[in-house]
Amino acid sequence: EDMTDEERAFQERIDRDEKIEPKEWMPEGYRKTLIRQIGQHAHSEIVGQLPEGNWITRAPTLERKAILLAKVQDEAGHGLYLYCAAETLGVSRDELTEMLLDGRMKYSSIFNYPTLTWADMGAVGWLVDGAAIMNQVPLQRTSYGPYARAMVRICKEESFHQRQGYDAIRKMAEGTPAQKKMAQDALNRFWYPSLMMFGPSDKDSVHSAQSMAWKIKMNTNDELRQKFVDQTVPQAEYLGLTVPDPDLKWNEDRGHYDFSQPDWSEFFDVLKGNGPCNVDRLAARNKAWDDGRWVRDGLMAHAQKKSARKHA
Ligand code: FAQ
Repeated sequence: EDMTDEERAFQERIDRDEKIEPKEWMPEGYRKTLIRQIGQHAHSEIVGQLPEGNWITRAPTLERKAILLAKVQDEAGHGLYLYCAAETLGVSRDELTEMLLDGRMKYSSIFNYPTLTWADMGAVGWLVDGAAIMNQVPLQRTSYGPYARAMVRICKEESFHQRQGYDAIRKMAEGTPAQKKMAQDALNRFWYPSLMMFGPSDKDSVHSAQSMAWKIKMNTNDELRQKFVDQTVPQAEYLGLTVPDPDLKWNEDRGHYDFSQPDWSEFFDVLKGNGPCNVDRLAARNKAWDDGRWVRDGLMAHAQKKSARKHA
């Protein structure tokens, strides 16, 4: 086709499964797509602390509180590895943050839903982290070196997160009738939003074809969504909970579950800023950024003084 020699050589490296490293030549579109995806991923980790942070002060036991605190701290760490990976592409963390705060960049739709009960902490770990891992395990083989390496570490921690969520919801599902009802209610509310995490259906996914050719993405959105359903349904059965989808059924011929699609008009509406918590989430991040300004200014002033002294 109409590729330049440089672009052709680049694509051949991708096809040979070579990793692309920061200082190497890359097409502008490849760089831009990575900044968008890694940046959105980083923002998701940071905004993703808010729904769970909501429950740290109200965890039912000291042990659950310590575990939840550790998980939320891990998410901050994941955000930082990812911002570092994005910075190797020539964008600063401050620029990325400003784009999140003024709405130019997205974060995962899932974090615009509220966490109403303690059972939601179980559902978030089980379903949201479960969906996150399903997407991130293949990304360990993504073509951009710093992103792939960040994913290795993140996936290890993410699988601990998923298990703690499953353990928390299992406790509720095996508890009193009231607790079991809370677990079922959490599953009812988080099921479809979790399916939306994988992005729009393949026919509406504008970036998939090019991102897969570049191995920025390793699977289509629908492939990963199906894998998630296939993995999660037996877990729900084990818990004695019901997936809120009357059309869910095992399809022997396909070797997969048939399931109902989420309401895609709701998904696109949440992306536009109209989900139940979009305004709160951005307000919380803007407040944190504004409240922390004196710390950043102080650190900068200190660094400048130190370097002035060294050069005096
Ligand atoms: N939310 O053409 P596609 C976590 C946008 S895990 C919001 O299919 P693409 C861990 C998309 O950006 C969650 N926006 O896009 C955790 C594009 O719009 P744009 C984060 C979405 O990029 C757990 C448009 O729709 N994980 O945080 C969503 O090829 C628990 C068209 O879509 C990652 O980010 C969505 N769900 O595929 C933390 C993984 N889906 O940018 C705390 C890396 C799509 O042109 C607690 N990212 N859009 O304006 C990816 O794998 C991909 O970016 C996809 C989307 C699969 C998310």
